Amino acid sequence: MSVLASRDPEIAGAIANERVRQVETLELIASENYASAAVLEATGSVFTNKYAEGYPGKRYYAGNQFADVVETAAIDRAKELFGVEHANVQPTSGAEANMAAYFATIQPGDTVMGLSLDQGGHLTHGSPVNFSGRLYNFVPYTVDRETEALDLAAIRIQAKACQPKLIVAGYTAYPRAIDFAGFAEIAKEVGALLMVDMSHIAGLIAGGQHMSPQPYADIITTTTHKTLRGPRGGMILCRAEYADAIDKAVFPGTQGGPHLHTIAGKAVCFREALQPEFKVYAAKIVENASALADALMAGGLRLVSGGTDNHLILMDCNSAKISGLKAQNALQGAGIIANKNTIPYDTRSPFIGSGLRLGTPALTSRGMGAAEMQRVAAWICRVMKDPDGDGVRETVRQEVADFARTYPVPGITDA
Ligand code: DSN
Repeated sequence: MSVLASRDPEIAGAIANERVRQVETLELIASENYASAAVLEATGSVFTNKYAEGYPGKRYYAGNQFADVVETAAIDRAKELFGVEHANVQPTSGAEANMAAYFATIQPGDTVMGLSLDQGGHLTHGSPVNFSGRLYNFVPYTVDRETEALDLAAIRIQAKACQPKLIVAGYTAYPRAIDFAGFAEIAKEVGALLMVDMSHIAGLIAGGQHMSPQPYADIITTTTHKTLRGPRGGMILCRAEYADAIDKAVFPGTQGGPHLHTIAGKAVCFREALQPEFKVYAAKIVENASALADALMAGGLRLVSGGTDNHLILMDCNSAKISGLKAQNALQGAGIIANKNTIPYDTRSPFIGSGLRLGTPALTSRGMGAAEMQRVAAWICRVMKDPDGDGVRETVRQEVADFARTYPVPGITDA
């Protein structure tokens, strides 16, 4: 029996149940993934005990000689991985990375452009209920109503009219490639800075499967746990000219003590992403998303923008005559985990939504390929077409569990 199981059976039990859940279900939430055993070990290490306010070589507490080793390695590896001049690995999440990036570059009240949340943006890209929308004058841009893709010509016109200080590119539910070079041209024309939030596609960029924002963006923010497959956390990358402002905006501007245990996990993750196998992994994520998209469309389901260029798919559940919420719940009952989402120009509320967001990073981490995506699509189509059928959900749930158990989850050996 583990120490935790003997001292706190309630929490140990929940962790054990979560392990089984992760093994027996198909994880299609586009922002989730499985960290490796090495990342989990580093993240669960004794660095959770350490305070290390400041930066390597300049801390406000004693005893940081090994913390400095960890943070310096994380910084160096991040710089190498993304080819950037400066990296701050302390943000505890993507939201905090974005907050610090704004603090470093703009003033309260300044005008900023970001994709509207209900079209695939993010809370921190100007939602009125978030600090970003409350502190700054966000002017939302949208996707084109017909193509459901970004229209840089329209965004240019809007930028010329509103004269933003900052333009934010990078999204949570956008299935198409992003033209960072085009965004940089617009930013330059209107005298704005370009911030890229690459959280969703960081692993694809590291693996050479998406245009890198590195030569185009002034500031790049990201999480480390999505396609990048690291621990739950954030990071900011930038040119040397912004390094000081970014570091001050993270600490002491918006955060206190860094989470050194997570930074250790980030360092391990960056090393993993620098290996040649990671390029193969990133390519497989995209191939799998494309295979899944084709199979879903062949099954009669409509996908926003007609397909995908990256790791995610946004399904229009109206094509199955149900809401996103209903699809999410029915699929969950069948052991297929995805999340409801609004689609562009949605008529339903965000809590119900007309869309379902699906992503392939986690299934690809289990070693699945295009053939497996056909089976996954067939199960999704079966449930989407009969979301109220208890028998269908139960049969699919059993088939899914048997199938899923044959694909090991990285980092889980005992479930
Ligand atoms: N919650 C993340 C996602 O699912 O995309 C964004 O923060």
